[in-house]
Amino acid sequence: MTEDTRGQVRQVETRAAALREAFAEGRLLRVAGAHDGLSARLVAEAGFDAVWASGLEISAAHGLPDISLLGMAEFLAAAATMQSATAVPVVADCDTGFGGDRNAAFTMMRYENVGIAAVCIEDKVFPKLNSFLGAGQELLATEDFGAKLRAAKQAQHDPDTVLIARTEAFICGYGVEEALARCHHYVDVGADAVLVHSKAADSSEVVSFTRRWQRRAPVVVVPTTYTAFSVAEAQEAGVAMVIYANQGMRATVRAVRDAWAAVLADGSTVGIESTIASVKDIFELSGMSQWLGRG
Ligand code: SPV
Ligand code: MG
Repeated sequence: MTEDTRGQVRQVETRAAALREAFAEGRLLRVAGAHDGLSARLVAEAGFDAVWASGLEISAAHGLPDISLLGMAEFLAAAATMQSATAVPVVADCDTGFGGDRNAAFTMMRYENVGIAAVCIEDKVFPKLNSFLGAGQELLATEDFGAKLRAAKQAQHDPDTVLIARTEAFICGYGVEEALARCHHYVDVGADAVLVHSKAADSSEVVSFTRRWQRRAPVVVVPTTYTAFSVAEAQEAGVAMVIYANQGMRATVRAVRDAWAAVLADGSTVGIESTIASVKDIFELSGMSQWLGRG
């Protein structure tokens, strides 16, 4: 339910519509990364506006690096699981669209079929490498990525589904002119929002972009390296969505490592019991009482 400008309450029909509406209202959305039902539920439970179905997290959860080894079916299954585990929108990291123009179209169809609110594809050459790997990052020509976006848009069924065009211009060593030219073209051919990725230690690259972009379309940022970039600064810069892409998994890895080390060192679990979630907590998070209530 939402209230419109005349104070009338109306029903928001889909998660994609809710996402679009938030963009239209200019409300900053805070989004966090996940890779399965439980991690998605923790994101929603914490109060984030949406779940980022992270390619890095999904790959790592399979014990694999984020270098296009998994295929669309595996990423889709993970995103669909996250979608059904939560009531918030899922913003799906679809890498390069898993191939060429036809693959991007197929990606849009399949992700829409499972109710994903937003599909994000990036302008790197397939197979892509994670943005934080130094060497070997290669941008697709602007027009070629534009064709991919067009193909995805043409395949889109629900007009509310959000297509996010992600530029890796800064990641690949280009400047703000390249990032702007690309994003203008991507919006010209139908992208609903742009994700401007940066691995700089501060927000200067993304802020140089937003200053010149003048809110032409919603801007999404992923402040993994420029960690001090606050919500207030993001709002000031005209950012529409901030994605904390992988901090959840990183927190999990550290906590689990510490717990297992303590168990081996102590010879029992007594020392960690007060610091770990209870079995009852896991029951609640996984919906035990609702399922038993079904009879
Ligand atoms: C991901 O979470 O897979 C992303 C964000 O694409 S990043 O790893 O920062 O490139
Ligand atoms: Mg990714």
